[in-house]
Amino acid sequence: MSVMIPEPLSARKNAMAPREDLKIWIDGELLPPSEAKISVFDHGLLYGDGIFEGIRVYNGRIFKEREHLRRFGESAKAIRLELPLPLEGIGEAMHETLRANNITGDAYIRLLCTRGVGKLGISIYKAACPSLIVIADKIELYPPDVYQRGLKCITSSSIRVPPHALSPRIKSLNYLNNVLAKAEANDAGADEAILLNHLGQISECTGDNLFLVKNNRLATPPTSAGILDGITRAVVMELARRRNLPVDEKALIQFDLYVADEIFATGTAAEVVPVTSVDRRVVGDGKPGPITRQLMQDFVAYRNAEGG
Ligand code: PXG
Repeated sequence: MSVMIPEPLSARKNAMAPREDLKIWIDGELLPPSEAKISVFDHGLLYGDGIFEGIRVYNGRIFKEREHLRRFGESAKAIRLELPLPLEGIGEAMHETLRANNITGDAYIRLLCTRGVGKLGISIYKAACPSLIVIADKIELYPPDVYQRGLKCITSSSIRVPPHALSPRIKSLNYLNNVLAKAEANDAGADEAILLNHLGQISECTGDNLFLVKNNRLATPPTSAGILDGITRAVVMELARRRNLPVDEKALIQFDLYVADEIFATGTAAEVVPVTSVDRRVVGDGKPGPITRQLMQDFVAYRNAEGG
């Protein structure tokens, strides 16, 4: 006898279903979501053994394509995952997916590679055929009003995985730490969580890097603090240099956030987003600050003009 899934569960599942007219690139084929499936024996599912990238498309152009492909290649190398295609071929798969979905405007690409179908057991040798997947869809990380009012953040009780354990520079399919930190923030009525590292220093948010402004200088934790080497972070550092704003990559603690003039977060999905409260301390005057607003504008101009 089969076990029936109770009605509310299946209804909820339907409500979350992706658009059926999407075309997903999976191992060389373009398939609708109902057919684009991976096996329950995929080690990506069984062990979180795999990697991903989140990439923006602006005006039909893939933003920072080379940088995302390079990071994808480095994540693969770090976890000894043999990508099924060279990086140029993966780039071509992303372009093919955009064409198949008639995307000429803005979109979001989720690129992932799983260890693939294998026998049960923790071993890279038990899965011989990695699966490569490209999804081109939309993403909204925060509600639009957050860009005017700023994010309300809390520091999380989840500690960032130390860089000498699984390096947070690997964009792996193990995001539970971040998922739980984000849930903790939302449950506390906040928008986002800030994770401390194993030394009690600021690392980053659950899907964004963090910057503060103090006396017209920017500061952001170094990669050694256990952060993802963010591509948006690098763009914002470049935009700050163009405005002659010094940027210090240095260890920061909660106190630095509490007394900052401004704080903002950067990421592919979030772009540049102001932070106006941390652990119930109001940042500056409680409104997005002038340097944050300037860099938000500069970022929009940059991604529109330079695209990639
Ligand atoms: N830190 C972490 C932990 C991330 O996952 C960033 C910083 C920002 O990096 P980039 O290179 O994007 O500037 C990320 C990126 C999602 C999603 O689905 C998450 C990210 C990117 C795109 C989508 O929530 N995280």
